[in-house]
Amino acid sequence: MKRTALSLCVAGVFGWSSLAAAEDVVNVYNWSDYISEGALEQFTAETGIKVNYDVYDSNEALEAKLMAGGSGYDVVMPSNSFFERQVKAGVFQKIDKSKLANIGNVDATLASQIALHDAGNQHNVPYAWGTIGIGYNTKMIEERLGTADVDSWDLLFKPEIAAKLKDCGIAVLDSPAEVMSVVNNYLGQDPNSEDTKVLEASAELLKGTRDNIKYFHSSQYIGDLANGDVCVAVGYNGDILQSQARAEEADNGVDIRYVIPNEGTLVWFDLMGIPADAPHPEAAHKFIDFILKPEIAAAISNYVWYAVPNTAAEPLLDPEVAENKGVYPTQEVKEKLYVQVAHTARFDRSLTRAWTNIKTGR
Ligand code: N2P
Repeated sequence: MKRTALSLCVAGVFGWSSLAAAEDVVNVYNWSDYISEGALEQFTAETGIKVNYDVYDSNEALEAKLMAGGSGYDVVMPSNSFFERQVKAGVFQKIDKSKLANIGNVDATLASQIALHDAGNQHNVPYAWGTIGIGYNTKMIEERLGTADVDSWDLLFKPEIAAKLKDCGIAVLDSPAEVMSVVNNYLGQDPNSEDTKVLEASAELLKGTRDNIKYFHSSQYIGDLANGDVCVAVGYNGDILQSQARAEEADNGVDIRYVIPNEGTLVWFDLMGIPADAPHPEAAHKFIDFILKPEIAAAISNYVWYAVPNTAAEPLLDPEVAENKGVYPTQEVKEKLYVQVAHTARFDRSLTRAWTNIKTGR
C-alpha cells in the first residue's frame, strides 16, 4: 500500500530547482495507507507526469514542514483544522478551478462545511473524510470484559475498564489536537475549548489511564490490530477497517470491529492544497483533477475504507464500503460528530507541553 518513490529528504537537500521548469514530475506528500493500488501509475500513464510520493501520519509533522517553507511538495493533504491556520499563514496558493475539469464532482454539502475553514474554498479540494473511533479485537475484549459490544469511550477513559485490557494492548493516536478534543467532548466540554482548566482536566483524565496504554502512534496500529498484537486502537476509521480487512484476508482468527462511541467523536476532512512555493503547480492541478475523477475517487474509497466527498463516485462504490456505517455514518451518528477548528498558536504550545507530559508519564 505504501509507495515511497524517492526520498523527499534527499530532494530537499539538493533542491528541486533544476526540475522546476519542466512540469513532468509532481511531488505528492499524503497520509500513509491512503491511496488505491495502481492510481499513481495510472496518473503517470495518462499524463506522462512522474509522481514522487511520500507519506506521513501526523498533521503536526506535516505542518512543521509546511510552515518552514521550501518543502518541495506540490500537493499535500492536511486535515481541515490545520489547513485553516495554514491558509492564514500563507502556506497555500489559490487553486485555479478552471484547470479542474472534474471539480463539479465535489459534494456540495461537504464543500459548504469546508468553506468555514477556507473562505470560498479558494485553496483546497477535499480528498477524503472520516472519524476517530475505537477499533477492537472482539475475542480479546469479550474474554476480558464478558461482552464484545463496545459503545463508549469508557473503554479507554475509565481506568478500571482500561486496566483489564492492558495486557492485550491499547494503542492511541499520537495526535494531540484530535485526541484532546475527543477527551474534552467525553467530559462534556466544548471539544474546541482553549480554556486552560479544560485542558488540565482532560490531561488529568488521560494521565489516569496512561499506564494502561501500550503506545501512542498514528499508523502502527493497523498491522498490530490485524495481527492481534494490540486489542484496542483509538484510530482513524479507515485504517481500522483496513486492519479488519487484512485480518480477514490472512484468515488468522482475528476479528476486528470499528465503533463510533455514543458520546460522539471528531469528524475530519483531509484537503488537497498546493503550497505557495510548489515547484510544479501545473502538474499539481493535474494531479488534483485526476483524484476527482469518479473512477479514481471510488477506487480510493473502496481500497482505503475512507469516505470520499465525490458525488459522481457514489455509484461506483463497492456495496460493502458504501453500506459500511463506519465509512459512511448514518444521519443519527452524523449528528454526534463535531468539527475541529484551528487552534491558536498560544494554545498549541500548552497542548504540546501537556501531550508530552502525558506520553512520558510526567
Ligand atoms: C490515513 C489516515 C488518514 C486520516 N492513514 C487522517 N486524517
